[in-house]
Amino acid sequence: MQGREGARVWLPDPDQVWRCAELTADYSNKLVAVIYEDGQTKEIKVKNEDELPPLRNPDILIGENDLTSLSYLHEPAVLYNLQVRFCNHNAIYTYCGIVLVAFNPYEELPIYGPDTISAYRGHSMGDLDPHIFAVAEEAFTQMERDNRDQSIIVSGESGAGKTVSAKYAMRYFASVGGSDSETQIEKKILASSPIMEAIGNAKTTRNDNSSRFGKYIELDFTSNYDIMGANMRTYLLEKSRVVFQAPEERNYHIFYQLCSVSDKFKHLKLGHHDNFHYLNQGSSPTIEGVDDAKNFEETCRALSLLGMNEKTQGQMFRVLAGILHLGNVALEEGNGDSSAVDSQDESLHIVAELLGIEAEELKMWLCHRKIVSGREVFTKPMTLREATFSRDALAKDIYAKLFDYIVIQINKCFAAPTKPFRFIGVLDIYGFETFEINSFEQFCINYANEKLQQQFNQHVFKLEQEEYVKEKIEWEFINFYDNQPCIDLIESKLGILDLLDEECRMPKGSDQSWVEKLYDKCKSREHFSKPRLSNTSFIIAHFADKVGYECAGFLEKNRDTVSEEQIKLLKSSQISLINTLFTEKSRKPAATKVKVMPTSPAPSKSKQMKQTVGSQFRDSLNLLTQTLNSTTPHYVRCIKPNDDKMAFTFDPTRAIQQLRACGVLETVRISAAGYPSRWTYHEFFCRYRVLCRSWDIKRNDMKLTCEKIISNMINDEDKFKFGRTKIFFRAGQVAYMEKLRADRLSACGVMIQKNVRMFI
Ligand code: AOV
Ligand code: MG
Repeated sequence: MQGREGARVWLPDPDQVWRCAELTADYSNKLVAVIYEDGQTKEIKVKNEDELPPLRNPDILIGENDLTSLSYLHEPAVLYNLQVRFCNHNAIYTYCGIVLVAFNPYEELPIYGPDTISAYRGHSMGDLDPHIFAVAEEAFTQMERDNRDQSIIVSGESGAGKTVSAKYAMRYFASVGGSDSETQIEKKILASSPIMEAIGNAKTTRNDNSSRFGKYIELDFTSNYDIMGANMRTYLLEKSRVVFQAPEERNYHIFYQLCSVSDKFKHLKLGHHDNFHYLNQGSSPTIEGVDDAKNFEETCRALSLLGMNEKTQGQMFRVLAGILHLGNVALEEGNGDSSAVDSQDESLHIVAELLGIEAEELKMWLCHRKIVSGREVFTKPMTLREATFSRDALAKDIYAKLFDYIVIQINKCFAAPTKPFRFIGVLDIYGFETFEINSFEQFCINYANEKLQQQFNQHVFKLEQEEYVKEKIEWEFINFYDNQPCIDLIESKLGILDLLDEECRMPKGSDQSWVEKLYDKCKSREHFSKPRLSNTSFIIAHFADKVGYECAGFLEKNRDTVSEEQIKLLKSSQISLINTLFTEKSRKPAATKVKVMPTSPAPSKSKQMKQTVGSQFRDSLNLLTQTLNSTTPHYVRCIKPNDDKMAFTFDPTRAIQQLRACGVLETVRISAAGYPSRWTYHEFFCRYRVLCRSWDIKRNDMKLTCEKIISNMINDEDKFKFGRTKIFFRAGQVAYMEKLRADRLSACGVMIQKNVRMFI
């Protein structure tokens, strides 16, 4: 261990994760002394050279804007580099090979204006500081260049900044893909955000504006690459929030927005939000810095812009108010095993009036249900518990139908008049989350994130490595974390979802017997475990963290049944919107609106065959994966720097946990070791023929020709490799060649199409 004195190293630390230190002297063979920056000293045991602590990068590299260009590529180097950029330079974006790492600054930054958009237009990823606009530009350029659909996949845990990033990406496309046509489709696309946030976002303990649904928006382009339309698919809205909120949380924003302007809508009889059971359970009705009344105006403006006129809006607000009053109907214990509602109950009458139905009938079907036994049909009273459940199920169902209806209206307004030429999709879903108590919703959300993580793994790791093998390029295999076993645990035969569906089909099935079957059937699966101190919960080791799920409510939420009599009653409503909501056509969830063939048979009409929520979700996620796989993906990894929503505050333990979980660290390793850019010989020749002399061209040997071109342009032989059918380049080389090409072309007086595009 000679010659290590003075080496600058990283040592693990329980608070800071890694701490800077310097080796002072080599004591004996087994001990090394270190000195921390604050002067503290310590001895560490080191058996051999390999056990020396990780070395620090030279200062000149600190703050690099691509993690893969660091000289020492290990965890402390990556973490420190991000920290320096974030804390010292307020730089929230950093590349990690093909991935954009985005820290949530929790502060408005002046880096999203039209000037910044024009600055990024026409530049490739390496030219300017890392930015969400650079990723968007890259997607746009690749759509033009490769004539392929693209997607931007934004992921990260709850509150990390996915929705904000997705909005900026869309803003970018709206600016650069703008046509001057009258329809102003770009404005409409941007206007969908406030609407979707009003009806699909809510305050949770993790995020004041948490998306409680997933969305994939495809922006459709003409062959001139002008935006011509759009199409939005949504994924599984968290319905339970409509009737229940955990402490510190809120229901969907739209309800509070509506209550804040209750003076304007006297007939809805709303008043203060605290009056409503469906709004006051979280005891946290306001959000710092948010003005619900002001946002309501924005929601209305956006609704109007997207073709929902005042009359329709009025009916929507009626439905929303109806849901709130429904939650206030006082269900009481009746005689025996029954429930009752007082005929004079004020809320009952308001609901009936707002929803255009008979109060007496509503009263009847809130407390009874129809039972079919053989040929006989009779009514049976529901217990108070059943009645409450069934009322809540109805409230959730109405809300979900209204949500789907609004999505359909938006899509109608977006729809491209003719078949689009290409699309760029932007995916923004709910992030991985774990709460004190996790239920079916968290299970689905985390399952979705697991699928996305797999899509990422497959793209970045598997394909990458397979390609090197296929191309017979020398390459050291890197072990990466494969989450297929965890996905199998959830979605394969006899996995969690299968067992849940099976239990739902049993007349006597219960949450408890289901969880016991899980213990029995899944115990040998590596990602599954049973907590020692509970018989009602199970643990899944997700890629991001271990999560314990409480089984209570899984069956009911998966079955998602609503009383048929209550539905029938609403079908008879005098209000046209409610009629529309409850006709079969609008019942289809938006996620099934797809361009690819569904993988599962269409749900049959019979009641027994009604697809469960879990299996519908599984199908829609598989469709999403198919769609993503048919596009060129671009990844944005959002990182939440601290749990207190503090501006520019970096909590290294939280950051490292997310960097580990989302594959950024593996990406660093793999990108650094590999060759991220690749072209077939033919493609390369077509693009860069201007860079070669005519006598270099051997028409029947493209490979030889390309080798000639490259040897004229790049001196360092490590920067490229020649594979069987493709050329591989280290990061940054393509940008360099593009520049040479552009210089050559402009020297020849040829206008490059990209440079003559008109921007708005
Ligand atoms: P999420 O979409 O990732 O969470 P958001 O995009 O809603 O998270 O971000 C949460 C909050 O962080 C926002 O409301 C902003 O206040 C702040 N924020 C995020 N990104 C930026 C930025 N680039 N500049 C300024 N502030 C930002 V969830 O939807 O909960 O998973 O389901
Ligand atoms: Mg979000």
